[in-house]
Amino acid sequence: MTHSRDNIYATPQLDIAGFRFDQTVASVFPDMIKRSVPGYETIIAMTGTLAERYVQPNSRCYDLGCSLGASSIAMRHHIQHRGGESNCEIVAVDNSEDMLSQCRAVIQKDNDSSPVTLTPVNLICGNVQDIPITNASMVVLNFTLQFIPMKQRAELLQRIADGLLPGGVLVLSEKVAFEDPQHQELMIELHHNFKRANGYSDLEISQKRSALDDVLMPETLETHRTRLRKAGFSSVDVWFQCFNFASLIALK
Ligand code: GEK
Repeated sequence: MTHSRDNIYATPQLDIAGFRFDQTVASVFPDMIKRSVPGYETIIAMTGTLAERYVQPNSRCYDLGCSLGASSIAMRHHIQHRGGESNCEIVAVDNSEDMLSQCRAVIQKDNDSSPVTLTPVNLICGNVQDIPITNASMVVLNFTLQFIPMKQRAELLQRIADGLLPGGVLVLSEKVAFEDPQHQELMIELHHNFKRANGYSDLEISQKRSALDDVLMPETLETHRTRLRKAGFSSVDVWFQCFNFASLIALK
């Protein structure tokens, strides 16, 4: 399992196809997401801190759109102190077999290098919209909802709310949009500056942007808050934001 530097869009492409989570993306994913999403590493680290607080014994944690399993790993390392008695399971789901096969190797490596038995991760290749959610104390949607068709997002969030135990938490991280066009433009520009500072060229930035058109569809924070409250979450708000990337905590 070697992960290399992302240079997928470094050379001019005549016809830019819609972005797909295929083998090429899977092989560079950790580098790609770190250099593209401001705050990604902070969000992952804090997912562990939140797991420590919210994961209940004898319950499930869900990592929906798990990619290479970063959120699952953060969670399992923070519930491990309760060892076998916690009797928890992490259900990690992704609909890209290419991502999931890399994830399997990452989880295996994590198992092999741990001196203690960590919470098991059950990897499922499937659509997060089809996965039953039951007996959950923590659900993570870390930059995944943005890829679900907008009209189908409410149903998924409703199923998550219904599957969470009292006192459970949903961590929802998304690229977001802003009502005010001037602010929207500023956030996009600052995000592109972040990518440039991380070594992406203007060509890479613009080709990736075209590839994500109609694939990644951001919504405003207000839209997220309203929909989460409607799904039955009692407390909803942003705990992290950097430019147009934000993470919300929604409590059951
Ligand atoms: C992380 N959470 O590292 N069902 C299942 N998986 C899906 C679906 C779907 N309907 N749609 C997209 N995916 C991760 C990062 S990446 C975010 C998440 C990004 C999967 C897709 O295959 C990909 O692995 C992941 O969601 C989104 O914390 O690349 O911007």
